[in-house]
Amino acid sequence: MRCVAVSRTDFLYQLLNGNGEVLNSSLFLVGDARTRARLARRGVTALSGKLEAQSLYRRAELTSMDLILLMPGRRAPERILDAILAVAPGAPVLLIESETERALRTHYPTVTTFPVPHLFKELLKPEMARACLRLRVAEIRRHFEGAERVLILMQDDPDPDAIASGLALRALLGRNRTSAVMATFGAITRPENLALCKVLEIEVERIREADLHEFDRIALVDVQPPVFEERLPEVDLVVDHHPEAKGYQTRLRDIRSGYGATSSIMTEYLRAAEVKISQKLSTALFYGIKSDTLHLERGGTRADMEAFAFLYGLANHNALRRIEQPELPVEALDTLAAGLSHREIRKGALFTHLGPVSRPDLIPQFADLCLQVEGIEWSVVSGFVSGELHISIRNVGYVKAAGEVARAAFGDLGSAGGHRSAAKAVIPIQQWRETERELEPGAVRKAIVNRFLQALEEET
Ligand SMILES: [Mn+2]
Repeated sequence: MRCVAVSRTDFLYQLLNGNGEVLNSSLFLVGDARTRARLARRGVTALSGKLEAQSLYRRAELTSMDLILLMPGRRAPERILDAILAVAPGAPVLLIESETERALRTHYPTVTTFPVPHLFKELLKPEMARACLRLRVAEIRRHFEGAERVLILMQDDPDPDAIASGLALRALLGRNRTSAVMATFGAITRPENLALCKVLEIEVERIREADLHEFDRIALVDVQPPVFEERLPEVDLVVDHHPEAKGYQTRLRDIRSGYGATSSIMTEYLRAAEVKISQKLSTALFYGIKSDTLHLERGGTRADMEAFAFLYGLANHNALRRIEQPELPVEALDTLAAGLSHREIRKGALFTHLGPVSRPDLIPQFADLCLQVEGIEWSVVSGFVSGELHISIRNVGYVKAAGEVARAAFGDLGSAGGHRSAAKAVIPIQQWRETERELEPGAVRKAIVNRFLQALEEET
């Protein structure tokens, strides 16, 4: 399709210049001979004439197969449009207008209006934001320059968003694992988070308050100083997306509480500074956004979506699968097999009691699995883990909220609650024994079935 660009000046040429493919298939119609000559000297095909006259468009052999790009300038576009459409009836016209509110649509059904202010909003504004980010990156780099050892501190049980943000900051500062140590006062406990570190070979050290003096600079990612019980000195940088906390000192800060993940902020930094984002880093950042926003379902903003889409193409999705579905220990299969052989299905709910379980994460994992059974709307999987009875509840999402049912069924025995489609109860064995007396697997399952179904009915 030929593009015919119509404007008094060479503005449209400036706009399309650099876009070789469009430029080559374009004809420029301009208002005066001098502009035409200037364009011709640059090897551009151009004609000049009165834009309101049909003769110009006849000379251009305009047809309704051409795409017309029209920038009428300050004058009203109707007379130009009439001339164009008289020569090429029904031709598609993209009208670049300085005024946004003009009711052209009804009279000119083939004309699409693109207001000039949108050019600013869609093209220049992101560029200006990037320019500001570049300045901020320069400031951060300047501040950390020359430091021998940098501490990148995360919350006590670092999650993927924190770990990925730490890695990203290290890359932004151009440092390695010895010159920028990623650390926590606590330890990583969740199996997916351990899998993230194992699969991507990320080291997170454990430090104590007394170790802080060994570092020349301290940066916090995905957390702010008041969260810690440990006393921190004045820190150097805080990048976080949690609500802004008060009462701490930091040299530099970037708190964006509207964001779904700190990984999104860090992705913006890396992109603005044109840092090469390795596959390992992009996989971590992608997973950081994904897990903090529950696949962009919770608290994700446009910025999160943009970072997510950008990282999608760079991330290693095979590694992600290995992270998100941690390996099952072989003996867990026996536990599952025994539990499944004594399953009970009542009113669309599948109940399985696993007895003693080696890892707490196996229970929710099996609850997810049981929900896939045909005709099942609820799955309730329980097991004993280190002196507690854990109960994981899942549902298909269009039934009653799982959190409510969990509270009603088990709230009197221990902690119980959750979301719309996933909930959990944790009951000390002592408490269970006092109320329900029985610990024998069949009896435990029966008690859970009764409590659950009663809660489900009450809530209706
Ligand atoms: Mn986070």
